[in-house]
Amino acid sequence: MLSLEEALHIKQTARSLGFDLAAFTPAEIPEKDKSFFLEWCGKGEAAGMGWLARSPERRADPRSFLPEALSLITLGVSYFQGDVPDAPSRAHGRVARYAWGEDYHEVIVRRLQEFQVLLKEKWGPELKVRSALDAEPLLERAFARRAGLGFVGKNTNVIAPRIGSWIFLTELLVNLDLPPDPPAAQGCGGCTRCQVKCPTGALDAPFELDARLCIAYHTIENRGWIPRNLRPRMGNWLFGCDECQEVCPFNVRAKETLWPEFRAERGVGPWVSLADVLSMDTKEQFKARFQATPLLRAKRTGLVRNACIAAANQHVVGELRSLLKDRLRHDSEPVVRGHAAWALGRSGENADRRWLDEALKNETDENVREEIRAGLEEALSLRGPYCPGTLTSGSLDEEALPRSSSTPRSTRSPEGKLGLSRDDR
Ligand code: B12
Ligand code: SF4
Ligand code: SF4
Repeated sequence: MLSLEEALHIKQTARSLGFDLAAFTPAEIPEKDKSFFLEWCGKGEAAGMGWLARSPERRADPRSFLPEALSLITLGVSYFQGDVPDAPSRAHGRVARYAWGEDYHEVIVRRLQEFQVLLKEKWGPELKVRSALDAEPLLERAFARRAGLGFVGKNTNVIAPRIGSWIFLTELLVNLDLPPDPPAAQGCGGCTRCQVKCPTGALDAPFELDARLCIAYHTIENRGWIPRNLRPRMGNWLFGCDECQEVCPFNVRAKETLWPEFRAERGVGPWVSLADVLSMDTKEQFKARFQATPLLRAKRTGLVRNACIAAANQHVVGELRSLLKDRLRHDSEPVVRGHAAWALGRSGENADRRWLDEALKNETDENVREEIRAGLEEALSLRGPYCPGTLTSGSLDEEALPRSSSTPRSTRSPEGKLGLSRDDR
């Protein structure tokens, strides 16, 4: 086993590279972590993340990754940047803190490479080392917990007792026999704040997240339809969700990140204009706007779908009506058309119901048709019956339709058309 001085040297190297936390653990985790993971997948709580369950043995065994691995250097780095600034307007979607800056994968991997070079310089060519981060099949929280980097909270995040949970985890697997650090004491006690705060009940069972209900899962990983009953509970989250961490008392002690790459000005920041997202027609536009940020993960379809939901929840459908209408009528993806229909259905405006009626006539995708019908029902329950026949042209002429219910009644022409100019839209 390495001496304590040598171990200390490694931790100092980690610090010099900007990692806030470093701790060691043997390259194995207790059986109970593995069974916890298998049970979680078995209960269906991994939702659509089939890739997670594909290699359960590998996730718990770093040696399938680096056969010579004896220890893990588990590392934590803060991405915290103080209070969330106020939204510029209600028509902005919220981005989870971890995604404000540059894509952390690329940023952290660069420092891990430097770390590996420094370790090789010290221990020579005999050293075998491999890095792991996020997408690599390792149960990072389980290893971090075992190394004493932090404890697993009821919100399932690893919480470092001194700096909280706004941290990324990453690891170096090495063929060095490192002196293990003691595990951290569980710190939640009788607190249940995260469970109470979770808008969807995804944490009803403490320490166990049901991804089928989690906003972070749906806005980041789910590329398809978001269950209708969840949508109203997703608030203004455009990408990720931080509700269960914002309330955690351990985060009062959060330490500001020292990594400039994670700062809001290096990426999209905490708020993204919903109009910007709803304007995106092509993958190329999407990539150009979100290049090198974590938001790329959602893909255009996912992010535009999320923007539709946030628009409805923020009651800004009126403001974004023409963009939502365009999504409903012209988007190439049924998922986007369907969620645009849902958003329009929730505006409570007669005009939107007419758009939905018209869209139903032209739509061929059965899932979207179902969403439109549900949107019409929703609109009916919000506003009561209306008469579609009030449109004299029989077709949906953009010039003829109202933008919002606040349109003064005096502007209505006798035939029911609304005398709005383009400037009114
Ligand atoms: C899939 C995934 C998700 C999924 C599922 C999350 C989940 N809770 O499982 C979704 C998309 C929902 C998600 C969301 C988020 N994620 Co994520 N995600 C992952 C990923 C890729 C795999 C996690 C996994 O295997 N989950 C399966 C469950 C069963 O395992 P687990 O949560 O890791 O828990 C293990 C142990 O902690 C232990 N355990 C848990 N509870 C208990 C209790 C007891 C008593 C015992 C004995 C053991 C135990 O058992 C589990 C299996 O070993 C990891 C990266 C990785 N390779 O590990 C990042 C990771 C967990 N995510 C991360 C982040 C930052 C987030 C978000 C904060 C992003 C956001 N703001 O939207 C949220 C947090 C939501 C939340 N409350 O967890 C960080 C977490 C850092 C931290 N401080 O914990 C990680 C580690 C990525 C990284 N490299 O930094 N994520
Ligand atoms: S990330 Fe949001 S939805 Fe998911 S468990 Fe935490 S509070 Fe609930
Ligand atoms: S909010 Fe309370 S219960 Fe939840 S993780 Fe933090 S300390 Fe634990």
